[in-house]
Amino acid sequence: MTRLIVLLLIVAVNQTRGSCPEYVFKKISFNSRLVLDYLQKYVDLSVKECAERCSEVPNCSSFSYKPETTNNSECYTYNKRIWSGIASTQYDYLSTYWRLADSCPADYIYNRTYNVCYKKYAEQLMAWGDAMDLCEQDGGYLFIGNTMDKLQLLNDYFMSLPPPLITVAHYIGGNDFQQEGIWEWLDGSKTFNWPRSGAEPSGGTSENCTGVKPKESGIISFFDMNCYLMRPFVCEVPLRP
Ligand SMILES: [Ca+2]
Repeated sequence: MTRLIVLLLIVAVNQTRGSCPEYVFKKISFNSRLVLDYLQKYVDLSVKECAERCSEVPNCSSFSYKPETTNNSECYTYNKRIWSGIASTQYDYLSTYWRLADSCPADYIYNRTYNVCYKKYAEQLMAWGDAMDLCEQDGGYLFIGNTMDKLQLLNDYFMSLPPPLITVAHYIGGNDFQQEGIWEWLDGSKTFNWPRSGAEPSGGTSENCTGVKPKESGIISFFDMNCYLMRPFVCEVPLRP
């Protein structure tokens, strides 16, 4: 019952370099929150102009935009990807967008069929937050398993592991940090493949991070886990369509 998340994509043209290259931004469900250490604030721009401002700065990875209400519109640019686990403050009407990568980093695996770029950290054990940080350093986030294609990819990945590792849960990017029991991915999407038995998620406030491994049937499914366990993990770098 996986549904595709509809993405609002904005294509911005880098004005400083003529008509090429174009940049693609993906709207994420990180709404009404402001991260304070922004690069620059602009007022009275359209959302497309805000994206263009971000395009003009080489290290701009995301921006937030508040449309005109009783005051002028506001545009905030960032030199990092904004995500749901980051410290932020309430800020009504603000929406956030990521700038998408053009290509897969050299040490990542590119799956052409699904246009997914990912890396297995099967031998590197980390707590969820540290794994998240490492993925961010790579320009991405912990893997988002919100479509059937990506579940298939995870399944293929586990089947490729040596037998001792197949049954070890790997961290991916699901969490219920914002509100207990409300699970979402790091891009704000909310489609989860919990086991049909209803046994998971089961850990309440002591288990707020998502792990994945095949069940006995060989079908991938998710588990809520204590975020401080040292586990292998999978990163993903989101690509432009
Ligand atoms: Ca929880």
